[in-house]
Amino acid sequence: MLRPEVMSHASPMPLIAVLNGPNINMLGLRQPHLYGSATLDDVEQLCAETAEQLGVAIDFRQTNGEGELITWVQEFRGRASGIIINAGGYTHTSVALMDALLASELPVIEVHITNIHRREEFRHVSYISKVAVGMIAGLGIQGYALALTAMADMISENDS
Ligand code: DHK
Repeated sequence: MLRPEVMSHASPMPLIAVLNGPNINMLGLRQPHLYGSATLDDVEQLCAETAEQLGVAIDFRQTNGEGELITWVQEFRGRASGIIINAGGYTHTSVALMDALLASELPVIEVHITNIHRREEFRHVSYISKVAVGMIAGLGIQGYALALTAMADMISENDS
């Protein structure tokens, strides 16, 4: 965790982008036996609380559009210190999103609510994993909090 006394004298809080792809807005309604009962608002609240404890700022977003997701990743280049992403179904299909993440030159942590390796075979391939520092899957929405903790640690190590 970043120490408050360090934060108050030094640069502003690091910004972490938390990006969500298609159908993540359907959390709470969608296949609750797999994805649980928490909604996207609950995920955002968990991320906001976790970020506050860690002393980092977050920009939390969701879109169903591949192009919009890619545009956001491009916009965070040079502006954010890291990207946490649950790309939904684009995880398994989008070379373009993978290229955008690479071009961002930011550390990336991939999150999945479900364990994609226990599911259908087409979910076992992740283009995001090819450019991510690490991946958290199968731990429900808690994966977002764990990813934020790992990202904050990584950022403060890089800064020291
Ligand atoms: C979410 C999705 O929408 C799926 O397309 C992925 C992921 C799994 C999740 O577990 O969060 O295959």
